[in-house]
Amino acid sequence: MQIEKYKLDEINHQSINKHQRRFEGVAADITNLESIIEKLKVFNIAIPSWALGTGGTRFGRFSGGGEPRSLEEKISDVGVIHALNKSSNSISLHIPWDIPGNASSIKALAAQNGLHFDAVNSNTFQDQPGQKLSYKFGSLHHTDKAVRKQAIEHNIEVIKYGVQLDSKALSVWLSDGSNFPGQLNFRKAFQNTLESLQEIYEALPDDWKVWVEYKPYEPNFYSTTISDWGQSYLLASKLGAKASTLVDLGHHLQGTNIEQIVSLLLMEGKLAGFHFNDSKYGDDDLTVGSINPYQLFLIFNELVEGMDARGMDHATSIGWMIDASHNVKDPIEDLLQSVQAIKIAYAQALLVDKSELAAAQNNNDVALAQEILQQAYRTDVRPLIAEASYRVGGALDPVNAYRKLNVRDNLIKERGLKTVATGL
Ligand SMILES: [Mn+2]
Repeated sequence: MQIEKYKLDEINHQSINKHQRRFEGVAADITNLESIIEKLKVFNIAIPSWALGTGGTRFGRFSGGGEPRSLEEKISDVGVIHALNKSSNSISLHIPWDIPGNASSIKALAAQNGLHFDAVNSNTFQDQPGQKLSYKFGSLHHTDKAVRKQAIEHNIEVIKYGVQLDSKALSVWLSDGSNFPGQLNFRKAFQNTLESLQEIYEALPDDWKVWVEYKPYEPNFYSTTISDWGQSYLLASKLGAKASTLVDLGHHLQGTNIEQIVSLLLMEGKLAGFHFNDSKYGDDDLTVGSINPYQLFLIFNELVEGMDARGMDHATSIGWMIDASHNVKDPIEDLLQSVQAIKIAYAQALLVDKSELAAAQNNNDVALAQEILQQAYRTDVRPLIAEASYRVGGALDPVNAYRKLNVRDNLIKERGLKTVATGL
């Protein structure tokens, strides 16, 4: 479904006066206003192909209506998101859930929607129909060389699909681990993983990267072979310059200081990118910013400070992606909310007075340091997000526009009430 620009203009027109009053109110106190707006205009977050259908849990799945039935329809849904927020200009494919049958027509369709392809994701955490060997006891770390070989070949195949689509990175998440003490030799599991990743690394084109994701537990509940950033960093360091660590916000134990991890990975040039989501207890994959927006702000504060310290382009030097799943919401609304939450945290981080903060830190003025951060965090930056979106032809309020345009009803009419998208 295409968003018709004149209809979006009409919806924006209904709230433009209110927007302008709010924008002028907040803008008056911001010295680097235009620079912030410019940064917000070009900031984009990739949408994963598996997040466009309703997610399930191991207890069940309740499909929504009008879910995309094919990769083409998924691209169309990301096109809707991007037309509304102008901040979701890429899609991250999961192989084999979304194999591009005809790469050139898929690329053309994406381009028609103003989209390109972000990192491609491999899958060795479940067995596919007709697969020769099972991943029941892991993939790249498996005790059996034949299983490792099969998993390596899958990853190389995923790179080939990615090359056809002009992706530039392979994202690897392994569920490999053990459920009971004694099941695994940790050193051998790590060595096998490293050697398998080395073979995959050798297959990377020159301008490609491999992103190594970590996760503490689930689906294995005693050990995970790449369980934290230290283990991912160790692998990425041994692999070489094209390998780095991917941080998924939900892949930490409760209370972990993620912003500190991000700061050090950035310092070492080993932060590949992000999978954004939010969580209350574990890897809950909830809407970004729905539970702990302050943590998200603190992470962005470290990102902005760390990227500026290295002279990095905020928009393009790190992979920004949502990795969430939704049982009860309209997936498109959820993704729109997530992107807005990310942009809000980013804008707040841009407001932090870095030289004042550095001075407070040097003087051990703890109270002032906190004041500086919270002054930025407590600023309502939503009018800045709206202004940036509006200036590039997007919606002032994407969720509101999505509802007023009756997108879901139209998708149900087009695709039917009982459709199921590929994914988890
Ligand atoms: Mn992830």
